[in-house]
Amino acid sequence: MGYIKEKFKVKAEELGLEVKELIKNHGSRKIDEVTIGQVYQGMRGITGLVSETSLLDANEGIRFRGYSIPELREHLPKTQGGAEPLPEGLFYLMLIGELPTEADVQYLSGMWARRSHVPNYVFDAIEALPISTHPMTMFNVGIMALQTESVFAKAYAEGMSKKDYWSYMYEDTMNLIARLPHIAAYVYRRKYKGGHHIQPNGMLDWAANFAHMLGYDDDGFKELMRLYMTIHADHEGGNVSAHTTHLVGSALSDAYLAFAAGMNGLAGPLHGLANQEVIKWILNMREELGGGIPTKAQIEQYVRKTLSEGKVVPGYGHAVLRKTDPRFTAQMEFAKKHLQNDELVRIVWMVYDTVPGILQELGKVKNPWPNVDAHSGALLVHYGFVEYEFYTVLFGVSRALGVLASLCWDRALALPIERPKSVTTEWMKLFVEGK
Ligand code: CMX
Repeated sequence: MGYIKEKFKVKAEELGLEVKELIKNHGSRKIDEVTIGQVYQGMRGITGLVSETSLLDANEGIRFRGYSIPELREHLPKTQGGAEPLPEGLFYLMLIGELPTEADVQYLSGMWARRSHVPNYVFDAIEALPISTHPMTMFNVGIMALQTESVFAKAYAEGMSKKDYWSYMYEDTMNLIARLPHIAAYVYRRKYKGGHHIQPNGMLDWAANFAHMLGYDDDGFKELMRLYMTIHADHEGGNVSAHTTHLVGSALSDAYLAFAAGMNGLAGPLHGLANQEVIKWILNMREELGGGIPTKAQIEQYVRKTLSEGKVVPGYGHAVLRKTDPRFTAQMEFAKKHLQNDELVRIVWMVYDTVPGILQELGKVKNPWPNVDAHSGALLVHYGFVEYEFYTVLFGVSRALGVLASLCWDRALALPIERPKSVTTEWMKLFVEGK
């Protein structure tokens, strides 16, 4: 057994005992109450899940095992000469609960490179789809085709002990994370680059190799990918992609099945697809206004037009956050350092100056501030990555790190099948009448 797996086993046994004690001694204590409004309105604010990898504070934003995004950018290992964290390090932190050393990160880079082979039938499955298919659909078809490789499903079919679930889930997780960049890059090159594919370079770190297979060997783009893959990885357990992966995994569906389910949720425009919507919205605005950098008044007018058409302003608002998303700020800092004078970036910043005030005026938007999706597109376009329909796939490759680390914990802690109670409106009416 590799030393990271051994370490995870020890950590999981320790926490497993603590959780048992917690349930035994405090299992009947209330931590929340549920209102009728919450039941109808997306279960917002109900504490009903455990997710070890990260915790969201409404004002401060996400913390991964206690570390904020600025702290991660400072403390996680970097590549030689680089300034952005290596996502391998974030995965280690989420899985083990401790900051990794450089050696830990190198170990993961090497392990993922060794496990990255994707069988040809996966590419054949993608090839069977029309070229017009959305990249997220192609990506998910690839993941589903790869499910044949699940060691968890195979061991379960052969009859495995409950005690071993975590071990097979761990193996599936490592294999899947190792292979996702190749599948994603295949989709990109097939759809946008005439099917001219680029072979992986096993000497590169996970994010840099992904950039390379996509066809972007610029050092700046590789740094962007390291940052991008780090900040999109996890956002505690209740968001659609994390919650779906956890829910489907709770039926003992393997990592491939559970992750594909989560990706179908990420493909929704109110969740991950918002990043493509943002850049589309900005490009449309620029085109409508005749090109160049619009004035603040023009942006204001365009925002009001969007709202008057009954649409949301993409990239703004959040179900839990109530301040500017630190993932937005991290990207803004990257842009200030590397691409100050980029026209689209400057528009993104002007939109940031304009939108919150207008959304606040509406009186109903709980969070008028930008989320992670408001900035990412402009950074990608700067490096020539203009195919915005693909952006959610990048988000998905990163999200694998968080939701799959969580899935390992779910099986290690032997969490049961998830099955909350639902009621009918008829039941609600009788409840309200006191019957
Ligand atoms: N533009 C216009 N109206 C908005 C808005 C926005 N950016 N954000 C919220 N509102 C509206 C809602 O549509 C809702 O209107 P109705 O009452 O008429 O239905 C009202 O304000 C209250 O919504 P809320 O409680 O503030 O927000 P929710 O928790 O219901 O939804 C979210 C959160 C993210 C879906 C919403 O803010 C939104 O649609 N934003 C734009 C899409 C987006 O950027 N999504 C990405 C989120 C990050 C991610 O998951 O990747």
